[in-house]
Amino acid sequence: MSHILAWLPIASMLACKACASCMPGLPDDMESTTDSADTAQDEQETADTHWEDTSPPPPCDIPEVEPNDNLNESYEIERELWTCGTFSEEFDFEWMTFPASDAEWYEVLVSAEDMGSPANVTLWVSDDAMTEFAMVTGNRYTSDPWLVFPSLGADSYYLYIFEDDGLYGDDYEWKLRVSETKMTLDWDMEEQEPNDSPFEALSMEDGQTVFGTLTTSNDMDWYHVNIPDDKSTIVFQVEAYGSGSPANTRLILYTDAAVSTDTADPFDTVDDWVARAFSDESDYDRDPRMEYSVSDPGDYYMVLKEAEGLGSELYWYTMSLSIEQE
Ligand SMILES: [Ca+2]
Ligand SMILES: [Ca+2]
Ligand SMILES: [Ca+2]
Ligand SMILES: [Ca+2]
Repeated sequence: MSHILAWLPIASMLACKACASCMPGLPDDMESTTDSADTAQDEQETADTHWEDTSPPPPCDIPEVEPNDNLNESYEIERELWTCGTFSEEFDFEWMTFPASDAEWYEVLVSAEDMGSPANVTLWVSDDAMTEFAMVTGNRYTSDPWLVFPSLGADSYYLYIFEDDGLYGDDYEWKLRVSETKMTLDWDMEEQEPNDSPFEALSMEDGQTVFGTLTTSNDMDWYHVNIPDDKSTIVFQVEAYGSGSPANTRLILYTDAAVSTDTADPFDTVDDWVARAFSDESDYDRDPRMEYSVSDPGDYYMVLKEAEGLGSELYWYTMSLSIEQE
C-alpha cells in the first residue's frame, strides 16, 4: 500500500505535466484536488477533467489567430518569438507570414513531438510571390520540421503547417519560431547553371566544396573530376538535410561513357554508372557520402539530384570532393 501512496503524488504530477506545463494559468485548487485522490481511477478522472477544462490556447509569445486556414487568413509573426497553437479540428491548417529582414539565412523550428504533442507536423514555406517553396516533414532527430533557408530577397515569407496524418484534438499542440541565422558551412565554389548534362559539368578538384541549389523540379547538377592515377579513392560528401536544407539528395557516378551515351534520363541509364549513394528515407541523416576506388584513371562524371524530384531556390546543398591516394 505504501508504494501506491508514494506513487500517487508522482502520478498526479505526471498526469498534470502535459497540460500544466503549457497551461500555467490553471487554478491552484484544480492541482490540489489530486492530493486527496485515493485511487488511480480518481486520478484518471481528474486528469480527464483537466483536459476538458483547458480550452484556452497554450501561452507563448504569439498565440495563433484563428481562422488562419488559408493564405488570405495568414497572421503575422515576429522573428525570434515563438508562436503556438493547436490543430484543434479537422483540416486545421495554420498559415502565418513574417516580414523579411536583411538576414542572409533564416531558420524555422517547429516543436510538437519535442514537447510531448502527438502532432506529426509538416511545414511548408514560400516567398511572398509563391514561386519558391520548401516542404519539410522532420529533421534528423525527430518528426518536428526544421528548415534553414537562404534569403531570396523577398519582402515577406509565408509558412503554413498541418498535421500530416489529418489528426487533431485539444492536445495536438505545436509551436514555431523563425529566426535569423548564420550559415556555418564553408564552400569555395558555386555551381553554374546550366549543368544539366555531363557535357555541361562543372569540374571539381581535390579539396574543393561547392554550394548549389536544386532550383527546379528534377534539376540535375553534373560535376566532373579527372583522376590521373589509379589506386585513388574519390569521396563525395553532401551536406544539406543534416544542416537544415529540405533537400534529400542522391549521387550517381559515371565513367566517361556518360558523355558518349544518351543521358536524357541518367537514372534510367543503369549500364554506365559505377557508384551510387542514395539517401535512405528510414535514416534520419539523408545526406549521401560516396566513396569509389578508381581502378581506371580518367574522367568521371557525377550527378546530384533530389530524391523526390522536388526543387526550388530553397533546396540548397554543399558537396565536397576529396581524392585519397592509396
Ligand atoms: Ca489551429
Ligand atoms: Ca487554423
Ligand atoms: Ca542546380
Ligand atoms: Ca542543374
